[in-house]
Amino acid sequence: MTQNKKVLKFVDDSVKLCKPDNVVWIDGSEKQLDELRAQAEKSGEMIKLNEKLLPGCYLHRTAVNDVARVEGRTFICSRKEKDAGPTNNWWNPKEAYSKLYSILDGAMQGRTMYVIPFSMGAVGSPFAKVGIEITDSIYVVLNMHIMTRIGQRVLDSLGNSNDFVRGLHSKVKLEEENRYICHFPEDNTIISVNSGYGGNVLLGKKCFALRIASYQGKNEGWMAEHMLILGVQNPEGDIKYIAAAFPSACGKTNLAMLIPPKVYSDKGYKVWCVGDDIAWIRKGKDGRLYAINPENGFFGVAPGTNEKSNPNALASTRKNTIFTNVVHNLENNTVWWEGLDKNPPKNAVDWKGNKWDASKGEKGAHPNSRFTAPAVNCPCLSSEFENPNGVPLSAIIFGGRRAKTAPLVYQSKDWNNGVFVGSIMASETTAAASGAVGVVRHDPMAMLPFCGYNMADYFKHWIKIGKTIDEDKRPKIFNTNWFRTDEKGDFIWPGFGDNMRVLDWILKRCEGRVDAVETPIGYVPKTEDINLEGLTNFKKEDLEKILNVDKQTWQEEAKEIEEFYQNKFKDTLPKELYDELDKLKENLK
Ligand code: GTP
Ligand code: SPV
Ligand code: MN
Repeated sequence: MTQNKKVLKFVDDSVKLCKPDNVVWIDGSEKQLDELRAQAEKSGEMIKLNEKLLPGCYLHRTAVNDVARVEGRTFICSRKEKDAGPTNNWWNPKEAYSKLYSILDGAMQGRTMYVIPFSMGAVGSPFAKVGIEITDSIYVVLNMHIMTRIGQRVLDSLGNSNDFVRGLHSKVKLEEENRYICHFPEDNTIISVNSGYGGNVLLGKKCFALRIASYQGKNEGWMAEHMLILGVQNPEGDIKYIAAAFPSACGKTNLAMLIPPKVYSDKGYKVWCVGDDIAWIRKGKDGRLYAINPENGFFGVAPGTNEKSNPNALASTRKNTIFTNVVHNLENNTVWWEGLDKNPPKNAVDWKGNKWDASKGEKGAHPNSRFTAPAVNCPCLSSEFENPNGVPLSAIIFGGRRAKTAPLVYQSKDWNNGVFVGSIMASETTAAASGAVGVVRHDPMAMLPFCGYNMADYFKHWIKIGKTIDEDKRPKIFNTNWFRTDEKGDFIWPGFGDNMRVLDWILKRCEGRVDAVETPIGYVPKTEDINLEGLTNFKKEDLEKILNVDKQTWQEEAKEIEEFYQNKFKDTLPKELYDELDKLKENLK
């Protein structure tokens, strides 16, 4: 399929190491994909679902010990430890290669090796980057087909170039104690062993499009961010684009596919989805920042997705979708998950593959169960989705899951203050990564698990990018928090589609069409400027509560931030951020 000597050598070396019985190059043809689907069905790796109700859809269950990203076993293997920085696990590349090669030695005996050429970004786009993923999993091939652009056309666009990411994945024996997700940024290489779960094995996603790409972006003058991208169309037909970084399972897919409440849709407002997880951002010819979504599908959280919370996501999963670790409804051979509706199937199998009785109180779907759905299925997919030059950003939002402290929304004072706001993000952990859930941790720019190099240098890169853009062309930077709770622990803000009310304020601020209240942390809306029309059960007093910036709480937060800065980064942190922290402390006096 290619004459590219570097690609051929990478495949050759991998064959010698892993010793598969066969090698299959993925050309991207429907015929080949159909054969693989049939094989996976025959072996039980995938269950074909009801062709009438869910055409082209399959169900897959991972091993019970293999259901989320494993941050503790994810490594940045830069030559120097300081280049991985204080927030990453570092592993000396020599030792890492040696360990990984010993695990991979003969690992594909009795199996077929698949070679997947894939492109992150529309093939041929100036943003696009090519990868070759080698894997022994059909599930990975079929997911990569949905999540990226694959096949012959990618090799054609690569030509003889050496500028491609080498990804090597093997399930090996799915042993937890030998599971490693390793990145070698200086070698453009990713090696993943002993896992079969999405974020660990779909190497185009977090491993390449964030960890390797963030490193490439630093060297090449662009940014790879954990951000959704959406367009808000106003009644005049103008569309303004916003990118937003929220940590895993904190609402990116939901915001990206938002359906405006009636008060807005009646006037003609629409929201278009460009991406739900990753943004590659670079300066365009007109001096503004442009973003593309490098992916081609959605790897979304299933639980909680329903006709009310996110009808566009649900619609996206009605055909050609792979479901992972959800409930198998045997009544009609479809799928179910908690929060889909109030009628769990009577005759069903849970995510572990056991007969499941909802009335016993145990969850049927894993909290991190997912759907892999093609972007083209999404009813609100932006017409700019394939635009090779991306969309211009008016605003950038950072946000987390905070029961207290962070207000519903606030605006930073300028670019560097906005970088500070991103750097001090903290959020409660979720089921997207293995480990405790609900613990508040610092997660700068929602990139803590995804930055492929020293995070202090990453902050410097953000500041530097700001300097390259004229002030009037810089996106304005905001922070949001949909997750403030009341005394009973219930969410105060209705969220989901009603987040449109906050986006509206944000865009008005970008256009200088609305005033704000200055607080120690930044600009907060006047209560009368958040449109509450049509909201029942939500009063102006509730809004006051979640817009409130409590001085004492923020003094404690500032102390926390200082400790985080000092403990992690000491004097490696850019001075600009310490200056911003000083200003915050001063404002809080
Ligand atoms: P990843 O795919 O892991 O990156 O997650 P994500 O950031 O795309 O999160 P997603 O949109 O899938 O939402 C995760 C969880 O947050 C789901 O349980 C949602 O129901 C919930 N959620 C999303 N938006 C809101 C909101 O506005 N308010 C509340 N209360 N919950 C929300
Ligand atoms: C996330 O955890 O941020 C995800 C899912 O989007 S995964 O692909 O597992 O990283
Ligand atoms: Mn994500």
